[in-house]
Amino acid sequence: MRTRAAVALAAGKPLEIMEVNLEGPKKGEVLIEIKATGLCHTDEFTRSGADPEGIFPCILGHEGAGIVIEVGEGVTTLKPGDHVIPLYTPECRECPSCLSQKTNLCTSIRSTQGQGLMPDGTTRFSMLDGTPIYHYMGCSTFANHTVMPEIALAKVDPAAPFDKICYIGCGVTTGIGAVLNTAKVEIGAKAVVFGLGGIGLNVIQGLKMAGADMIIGVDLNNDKKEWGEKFGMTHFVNPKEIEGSVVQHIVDLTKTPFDQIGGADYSFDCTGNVKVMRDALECTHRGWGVSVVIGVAPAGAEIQTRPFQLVTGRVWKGTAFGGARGRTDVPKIVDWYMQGKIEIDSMITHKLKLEEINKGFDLMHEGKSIRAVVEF
Ligand code: NAD
Ligand code: AHE
Ligand code: ZN
Repeated sequence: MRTRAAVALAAGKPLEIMEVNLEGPKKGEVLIEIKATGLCHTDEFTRSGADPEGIFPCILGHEGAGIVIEVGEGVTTLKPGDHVIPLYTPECRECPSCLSQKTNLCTSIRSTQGQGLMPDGTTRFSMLDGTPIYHYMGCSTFANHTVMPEIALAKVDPAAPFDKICYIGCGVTTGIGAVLNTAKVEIGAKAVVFGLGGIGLNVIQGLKMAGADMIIGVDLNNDKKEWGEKFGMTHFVNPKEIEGSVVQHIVDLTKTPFDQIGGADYSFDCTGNVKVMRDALECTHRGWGVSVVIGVAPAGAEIQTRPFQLVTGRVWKGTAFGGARGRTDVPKIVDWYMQGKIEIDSMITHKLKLEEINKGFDLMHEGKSIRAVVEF
């Protein structure tokens, strides 16, 4: 069949809207009509050329929602008409990682996914002249139709609106999951969130759910203060507007008459900046502070700290997709949204047509959007 897509022809170039060929689903695969997709900073990271795994031409996008159109041979858990959210972290429930129950990082198709290929080593997308187009994060939601493995699709409530729940395909689940699954924040905790964008605000939302007492938001953009407060942030810090280091500032903020050491119980990097990651670790409490890296850093970037920071009990960890097991957890998060337990609507600040997708990246750079969503 033919479908319409925003194609990344080369690193650093705007996406180009075009008709592309899409082959039907093979064994274990499913054809999806994408109804809506969010623009996550990770799409921009890869478009810009900063992703060591970036491979072009490709169809980006990994934060979508849509409807099953056709299933390939052997598919048993989905049928045409089902509403689904694509999963860049699949859940096969059979590989050593899934069976370990220690990680959500299913490894069954990770190597082909990283090469922009379907599990059989081929692409389903091509240009009209036959040139193959690579898949992205196993999803390619910047296309009106896509083909995905059955194990990378979460079946969700058909009453849920596509233009909102697409955000659960990455940002919402990553932010809330980082708090609940990865950090396992407890009631009364003091936490710091660096970067109050589409991920950071969901971390704040997760911290509120977990019952954190002190939620400090850090951003260079003062417009993010109001956004953070809307979701439960108690203190805002703009590193450009304080005297001294942000680390010392946060340590001082978290001191009490009883605890003059100071430091946050938990911190989260939602910027992808390795210097910020260091600050996020070093502002946590001696002896028990946990810092979670969410941000994705450019090729070649490395994190640094004095080992003494870890010797003295701070823990540095990371999270992908908020530690969520997609087929199990994503339908539940959609239900939370439908029950009003979590907020999504206000964070969808812009709705765009596919033709306007590059404007979505401009809005992201200008700090004007939380999430721009393309509706097909
Ligand atoms: P975003 O562009 O919406 O938000 C980033 C925010 O960080 C902005 O508000 C910006 O002003 C702020 N910021 C930038 N530099 C800063 C600095 N030095 N100090 C303080 N604040 C700063 O991006 P997003 O969609 O929220 O994504 C955030 C990061 O998370 C990206 O690196 C993205 O690739 C990554 N991400 C990771 C996962 C995962 O599974 N680990 C999932 C989704 C996104
Ligand atoms: N390709 C990059 C890594 C990108 C990355 O870390 N991706 C996250 C999801 S970001 C979603 O917005 C992830 O899930 N990582 C685990 C994985 O297996 O990719 C690089 O640096 O090579
Ligand atoms: Zn993402």
